[in-house]
Parts: sequence; structure tokens; C-alpha cells
Amino acid sequence: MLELAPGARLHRGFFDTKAQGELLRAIERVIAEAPLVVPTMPRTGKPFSVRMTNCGALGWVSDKERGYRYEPRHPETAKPWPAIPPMLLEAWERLADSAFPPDACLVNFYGPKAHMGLHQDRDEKDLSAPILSVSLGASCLFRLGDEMRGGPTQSVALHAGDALVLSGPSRLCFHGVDKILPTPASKLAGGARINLTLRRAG
Ligand code: MD3
Ligand code: FE
Repeated sequence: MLELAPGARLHRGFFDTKAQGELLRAIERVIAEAPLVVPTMPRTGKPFSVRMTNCGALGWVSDKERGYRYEPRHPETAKPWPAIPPMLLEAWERLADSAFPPDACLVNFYGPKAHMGLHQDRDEKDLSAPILSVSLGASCLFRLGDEMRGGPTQSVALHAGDALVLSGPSRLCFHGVDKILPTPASKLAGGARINLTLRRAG
């Protein structure tokens, strides 16, 4: 375990190759039931380069008209989100040190050119609940700052199978994904990366 900042704990290779395969198959089933969508920015309507879907009772969505929020249904199919795969709930129990189970799991799908700008996660009701992030497929260059925009940042590679817990003071740190790294061993078509973030949203 590597502590990147107080409360930000990186468990490298938490999921082995076999577990990553099982997790990918579970996420393929989620995507089949709840297709990936391109979120758009509040007000401007600018599309994200990352495609997204969710599992769990609540899912994070964004569009021009209504902005960032959690919703109980898929914005295009209007169906409830599929259940969170049991493997992820087990990982949360082992790593998150939380009294409550997660009620939201955001599935971020990055093509080789996708990125995510520096931001804070503050759309959840209880901002003291931890977040668990799991990486699959291609590696990325992840950036972690402090609680202030413009503060110092550190860059760290996240690889397939890595699990990162954000709790305590790290929960409101700025963070983003600068770039997807070419990863020949990636089992995901076209050098894609998938990140799963489990949260307590409601
Ligand atoms: C640090 N996702 O979905 S995961 C997001 O790789 C998001 O897809 C990135 O940022 C991704 O909101 C980063 C790691 C992560 C997640 C939440 C955090 C780092 C965090 C919350 C606070 C501080
Ligand atoms: Fe985030």
C-alpha cells in the first residue's frame, strides 16, 4: 500500500489478472444493459471525451440543461441502473473502511485520446464518505492535487488492477486524468481504459 497523500491509499495490483478478467466481463454486462453515454458540460454543452455509464441505485450524469447530478435511471433508456457487481462490493468492504455500502458506481470509459480535467468530486450528499477507484485496461497518468485549485500536484501512473481509496482529507483533493498511456498488454480493444468509482452518493 502506498499513501499518496493523507487518506489517499493506492493498492497496486489489488485485482490480479484473473480477477481483472472477471471484473471486465461483469462490466461488459453492465454496459450491455446500460449503454455508455457522452456526458455534456453544464451551460456550454461541450461533450466530455470520456464515455460513461453506471451501476448501483444512483448514477452520475451530466448534461447542458441540468448539469452534474445523480439519477436513479439511465438518461437514454430510462431504465434503473444495473446492480453493482459483487466483486466490487467485496473490494469496498475490504478497503473502504466505511459503515455504509456504496450506492453508486460510475463507469468511466477512456479511448486512447480521452482525458479528464482537474476537478473535485462534490456532488455526493456526504462528502466525508470514502471513494474507491478501480482501474482496468490501459494505464493512465493520474494527477492528484490538494484541496485548493492551483495548489501543488503530483503525477502517478495508474495501472490495470490498481485500487485507490480516497478518504479523510484526500476526499476533496483536486484530481484528473492527463493522458492514457499506450499499454501493449491491454486486454481492452483499442488501448482503452476503464475506471470504476464506487461512492456513497445519496
Ligand atoms: C481523488 N475519475 O470519476 S479515479 C471521477 O480515473 C474521476 O476515471 C478518474 O475523477 C478516473 O470523478 C479518477 C481516482 C479518483 C477518484 C475520486 C477522487 C481520485 C480522487 C476523489 C477525490 C480525490
Ligand atoms: Fe473525480
